[in-house]
Amino acid sequence: MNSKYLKYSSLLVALTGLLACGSPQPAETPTAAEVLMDQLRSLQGKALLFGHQDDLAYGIGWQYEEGQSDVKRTAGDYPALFGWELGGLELGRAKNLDRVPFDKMRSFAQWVHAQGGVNTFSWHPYSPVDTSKNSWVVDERVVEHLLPGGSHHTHFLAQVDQLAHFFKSLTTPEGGTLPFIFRPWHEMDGGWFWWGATLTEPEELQALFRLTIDRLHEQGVDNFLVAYSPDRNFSTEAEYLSWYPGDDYVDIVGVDNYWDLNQGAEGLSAAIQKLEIAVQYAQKTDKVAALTETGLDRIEQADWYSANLAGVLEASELTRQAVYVMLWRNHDLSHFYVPHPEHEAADDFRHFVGGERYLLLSDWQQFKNKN
Ligand code: BMA
Repeated sequence: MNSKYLKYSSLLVALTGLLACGSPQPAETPTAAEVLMDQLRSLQGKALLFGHQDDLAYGIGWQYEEGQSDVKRTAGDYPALFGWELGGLELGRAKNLDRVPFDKMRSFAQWVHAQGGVNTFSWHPYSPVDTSKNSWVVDERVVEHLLPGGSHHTHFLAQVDQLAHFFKSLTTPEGGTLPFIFRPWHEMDGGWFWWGATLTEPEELQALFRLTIDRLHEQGVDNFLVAYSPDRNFSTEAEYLSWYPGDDYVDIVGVDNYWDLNQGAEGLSAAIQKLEIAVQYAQKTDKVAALTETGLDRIEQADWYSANLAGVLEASELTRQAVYVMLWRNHDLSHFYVPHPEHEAADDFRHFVGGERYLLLSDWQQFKNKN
């Protein structure tokens, strides 16, 4: 949407000029994705959205209970940003790889939109070359076969079309589709995915990224923002951008970072530097930056939220420009990132999300009314 957004901005400038000359013309209505981008921009330096993966689908000790949310159970309100995962959709499955039915995911996303919340989608596809292998099977080169001229190019495009079909079904009562963030091919600088650094050249990943976005656009999906999210394997801007598909393809420059936030003081300062690199790049290119995934699995540190997470997000004028932070999913007591109400980190979590700069759903509704 980025290039379009620029077009919209320049159009406004042109129209303002025309209006000043006395020939009134109605301004083109911005798309919902453009509105979302403006809303995200308005957060910079002021506040950030608190996000949680699969928040409405299940949590610790519950599944698919209407109105339920672990963030709400512990802190009294829903998150402002909701992450959803598409892996398995490309195979035509009814449920994703974490057993979330896509029909339910659609309803959740529609509910989120109706409440003024933000939806973001990740995608951990099975290997299009061998669909018995999930994203974490790193034993053969895949990406080169998906690009134009590759043996599985057509097959891959048909898979992206399945995503397009789902995205187009995210309708609103007004007759459009809801805006969302799409964050494909994340953590490509790590070695744990088939599209990652072990098996893929940066140019191949960039081509795959562009191909994916272009195909969605060709299929009529254009009401979305794109997030670029490497993991922590960079220490300069040039390294951060090694996998970058280009400014025309990206709206949100992100970092997924679990490791550095959990390696003592040295790790925290590394996490701060990396977030600052993303923020500086966002400032240069008129994008927004975010900590697109983070957490400490099972949160075995009672002050993790205020010490580690706030320690990074509040570290400097630059880190304070980040517009959202998303925690990963609460599968069960063996794998969770948001504390349940009785957890030893629950008080600290409440304190953290209760902070003025951290927006849950109703805080975000109020923020938009005021800004
Ligand atoms: C990982 C874990 C897995 C899950 C995958 C995709 O980080 O949470 O259990 O299947 O993400 O959501």
